[in-house]
Amino acid sequence: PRAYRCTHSASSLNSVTEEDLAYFSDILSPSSVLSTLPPVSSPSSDLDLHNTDWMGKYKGHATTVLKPKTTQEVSKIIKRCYERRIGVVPQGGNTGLVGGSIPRNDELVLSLANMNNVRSFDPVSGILVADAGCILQSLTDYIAPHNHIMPIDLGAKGSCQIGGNVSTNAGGLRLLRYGSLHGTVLGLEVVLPDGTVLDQLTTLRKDNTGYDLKQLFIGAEGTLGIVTGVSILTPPAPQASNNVILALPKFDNVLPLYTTVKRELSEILSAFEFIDRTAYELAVKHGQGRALSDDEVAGAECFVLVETSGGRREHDEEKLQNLLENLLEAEKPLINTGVLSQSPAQFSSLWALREGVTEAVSKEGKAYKYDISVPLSSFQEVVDGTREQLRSKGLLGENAVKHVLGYGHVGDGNLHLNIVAASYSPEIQAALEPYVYEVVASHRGSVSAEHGIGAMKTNALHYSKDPVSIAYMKKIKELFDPRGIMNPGKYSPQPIFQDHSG
Ligand code: FAD
Ligand code: 2HG
Ligand code: ZN
Repeated sequence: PRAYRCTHSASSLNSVTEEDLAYFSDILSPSSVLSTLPPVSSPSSDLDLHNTDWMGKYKGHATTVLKPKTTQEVSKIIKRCYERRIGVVPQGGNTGLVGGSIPRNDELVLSLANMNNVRSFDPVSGILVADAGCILQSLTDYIAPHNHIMPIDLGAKGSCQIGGNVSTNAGGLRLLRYGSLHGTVLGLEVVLPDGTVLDQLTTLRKDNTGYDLKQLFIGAEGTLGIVTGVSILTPPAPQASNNVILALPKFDNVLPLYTTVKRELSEILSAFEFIDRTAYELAVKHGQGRALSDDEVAGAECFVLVETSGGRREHDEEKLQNLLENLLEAEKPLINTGVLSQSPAQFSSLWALREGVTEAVSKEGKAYKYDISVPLSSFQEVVDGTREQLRSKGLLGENAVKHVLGYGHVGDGNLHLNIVAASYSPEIQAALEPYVYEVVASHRGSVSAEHGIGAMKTNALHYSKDPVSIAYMKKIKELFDPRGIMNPGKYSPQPIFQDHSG
């Protein structure tokens, strides 16, 4: 875990005191308060889960975690924090991959875990209104009997919360089909940094009455307020879904394959996901999905998972079969082979090969993650270039960097470049940054396609955003949060903390 030391204006923020704790304990039930301060005095191990991120890369020093059950409770807590200038870190499922949900010092952690009720669901319109702390999978399960699905899906669905998804503007595996949360979120309820409740929890599809304020909170990573309620449009469940893994002899075939697949599958194409050979092997090694046979993987440099979702099973299957036949019988085939799922279990198992890479990587070692938007044609070059960079610094090997891999959302132009190391080290960090960010900037890409800025990329924003944009972002932050209490040291275009991890 990395250590941070406050160097500047966070010094104007106050720590939680015993008096604050007494105040919070008065408005919350005892089970909603976790603190190492007296008189609560929980063991610090009870707070560890909230002070450590999913990757074990970032470590905070919160003394107090509050788990309110209602918006009113959140509002009272935040009002107190505003008056007392106490830093607050909103925390959802704590599955974020950029350290955004972990305090940089001893800020108060406000966990949404106890705000987990569905407020309403309209099976006709498909509009769901839920507390921000509802776990994504539980919302999926809630609406399934009504033949609706969530417009977002991701590997962390069993733990991440809808409020966290909104706050990171998570992309995930369904973006190609259903678009981003900027389109599907219809309304939000937000507790602003002074405790005021902003009620924009509308269920209207259309509302052009002035600035669309809710958009500011989608992807704000808890720096502008606490999202407490979400209204979201859920699509009808497809009548038929199918998937196939295609093994490609070389990366260069991915682009023409994508063009062909889009043309042939047209309206039923719902995902086009990429994993390179290293990602595939790690997924298999760590039990994510079922391995393909030796014949099927022979000579494959990378794989693509194609999913279809449509309204008529026979029609969709026929289209997918035709696609496969055409691909295999082409004069110069773009693929070596294709493995089509034949049952719901196989469908899940093929998906697991792609969806499980993050989990596999975390079992293999410590990961440096770069979630970037670059032109599809340069995916492989970026992965290979990074490997070369590490090799040239003598950092490849079992005791340093074990693997460099690429996978991601081809349809969204989003590459996940992962570097798996035996442990986090200053040398590896220095070899990767600013190297990766400069490569991204040379393509006019984005240093964060979908995971956000968090604690990781506060210094990297300028590689993707021009000074005018950064200046306006700063003004917006100051407008909403003049005391700088909301998730301090994150996202901020002008970082107020220095990383002392080396
Ligand atoms: P947290 O991690 O708790 O918080 C994330 C950020 O949002 C923090 O800055 C936090 O302060 C803020 N926040 C959380 N809740 C609130 C709230 N209610 N109000 C205000 N701010 C809040 N991301 C993708 O985009 N696509 C993927 O495919 C994807 N796959 C993943 C797979 C795995 C296995 C894992 C571990 C992560 C993956 N992620 C992916 C990362 C992704 O950002 C998170 O999984 C998810 O969106 C975060 O939700 P959370 O509830 O865990 O939020
Ligand atoms: C995915 O697409 C997630 O699997 C996680 O966004 C990516 O772990 C990563 O780098
Ligand atoms: Zn992703």
